[in-house]
Amino acid sequence: MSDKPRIWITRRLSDATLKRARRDYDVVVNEADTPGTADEIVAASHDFDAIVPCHSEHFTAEVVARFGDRLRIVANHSVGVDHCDLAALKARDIAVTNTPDVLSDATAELAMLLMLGAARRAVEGDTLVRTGAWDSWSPAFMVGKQVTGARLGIIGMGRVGRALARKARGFDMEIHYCNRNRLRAEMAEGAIYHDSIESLLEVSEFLSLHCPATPETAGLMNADRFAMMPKGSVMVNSARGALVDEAALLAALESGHVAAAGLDCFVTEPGGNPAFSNRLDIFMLPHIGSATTRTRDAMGFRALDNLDAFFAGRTPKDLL
Ligand code: 8YV
Repeated sequence: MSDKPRIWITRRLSDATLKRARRDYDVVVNEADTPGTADEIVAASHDFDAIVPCHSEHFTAEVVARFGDRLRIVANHSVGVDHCDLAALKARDIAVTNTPDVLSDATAELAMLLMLGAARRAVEGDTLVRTGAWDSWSPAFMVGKQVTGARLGIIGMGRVGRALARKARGFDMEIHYCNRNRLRAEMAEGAIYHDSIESLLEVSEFLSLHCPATPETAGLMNADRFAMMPKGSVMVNSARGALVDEAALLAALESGHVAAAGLDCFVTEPGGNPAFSNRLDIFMLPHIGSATTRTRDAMGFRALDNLDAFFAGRTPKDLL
């Protein structure tokens, strides 16, 4: 029997990650690559020293209450940890880590794509060409909203929010932000601070969400808040679906108050919202913010770095 720690990897991580994991640990990978069920997670807590999950595995208080005694660390392959009941895991003395930093650029670049795609009517245009329905052209045809030089409001000026601000500066956007704390000048890089979401919304011709999903941020973008945005604004969400009241977003689009939306995440995942499917003013992607080869490797390596530190008796860099 191997004396290496036994690790359950719940999804098919990048080849480089799995190669390194197999070199250093006694690894079982869920080759079926299906989301780990509550029963599978509970069973793993009896049989493994560590689990490396994605956001698709839910460590709720009910699941953790059924845990065995072997599991010592949950080394997430994600920056978001809303799928983990941190208090319940802590109460069982199970360490929890995440993978910040390494996915900021990939996620911010996707937020930029959402913004551009929504503003320039990418779904509508692509559909016209693709279906052979493009039968005329006029200067008045498919006129969209210009991103360059517009005001961008960012809710949550953490790593991803700041990475988006850097990219948006390349489009000469005027950056405004709302964050729990005002950033130091060298971190804000000229971005204008708002001490309330309401004040930020009033100026946000474009709005991008970058805060974690918590009980406090659930439904943060609701009917009242959409109404506070300038008419014709564009909202994008590459953070978590729970931040947006999807019925309120639909109503704001239907009324024309919000011109377009770009969404990489939804209240229901996988699947999304069927009520969005026939709306050409919503540019949608299936939660792929961090899905680049480079970032997937970096996320996997960061999760393994955390495991290495933990099993060497050191404090993992990303211990929550
Ligand atoms: C990941 C994410 O793809 O890291 C996160 O929080 O939402 C995504 O970018 C996913 O969580 C991987 O587990």
